[in-house]
Amino acid sequence: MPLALTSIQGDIGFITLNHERKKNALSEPLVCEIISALAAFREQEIRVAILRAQTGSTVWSAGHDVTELPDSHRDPLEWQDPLRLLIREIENFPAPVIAMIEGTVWGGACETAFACDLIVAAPNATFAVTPAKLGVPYNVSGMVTFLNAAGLRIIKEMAFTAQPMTAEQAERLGMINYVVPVDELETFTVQLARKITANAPLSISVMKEQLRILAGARPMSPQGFERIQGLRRAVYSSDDYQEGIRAFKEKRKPVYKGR
Ligand code: KGJ
Repeated sequence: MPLALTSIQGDIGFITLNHERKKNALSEPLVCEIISALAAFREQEIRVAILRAQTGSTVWSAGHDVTELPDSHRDPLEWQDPLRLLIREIENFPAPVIAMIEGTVWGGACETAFACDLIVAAPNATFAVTPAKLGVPYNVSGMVTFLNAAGLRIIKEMAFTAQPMTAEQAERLGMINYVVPVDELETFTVQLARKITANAPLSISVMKEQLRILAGARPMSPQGFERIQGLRRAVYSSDDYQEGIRAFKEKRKPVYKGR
């Protein structure tokens, strides 16, 4: 069974996450299917892509497939990591991608939603930035995605507490575009997409690309980057990182020691 289903309505393409058993965790096979779907949409000149879960989902996506994260001593979010590939595909897709969210959104899935151009959520949606729950040192461009989603203090609270934020709160803080009743979610999202498809695609595409480049333009010295990478390396080589991954697999609470 496909892990991601696709369908097309006019010039709007839908990608539906379809791995309910694993709560749509972003495993390499699932990410590959999403990326293939986006590639097909490019060929078909789809003008808006909508990334969604199945109707009635309680979990939109559980985030990175934790069982695929390296146990230790390797960067868990290196350049070719499936989550990193997915984020870049969404950002580089030449038309808007709308995240249509029903259910909870965790970790790398939260970044995936924030990497989408617009977000429409049902009232039951929540958003959690979870690296600190697992002991993961998040990567630099991933932190930029979060930083572009909300004010610094809000992102710090989300990252440090790892607690889910409600859709209502996220809308109030400008992190998402709309909260709409669950039974209107699809109709509303399609109507929003149609407002986009009524406009000039080349103009939209170049604005998306400009905003991507501008939003990602963060001055950083080579030394600053190397410093961050060195600090991250110390974290993914730590006992705590191993403990976080082990505890997830053993379905227990991790015990962190700060080393
Ligand atoms: N990775 C791998 N497998 C997962 C994940 C995941 N992220 N989430 C859930 N699963 C698996 C569980 O291990 C179960 O497998 C199955 O999906 C159903 O989950 O035991 P199995 O059947 O073989 P579960 O927990 O039984 O479902 P619920 O009780 O409904 O709970 C749903 C939750 C989403 C609340 C729960 O599964 C959960 O807390 N998942 C982890 C959410 C999370 O912390 N994700 C952040 C992952 N980290 C990141 O993305 C990153 C990059 N990060 O830096 O943190």
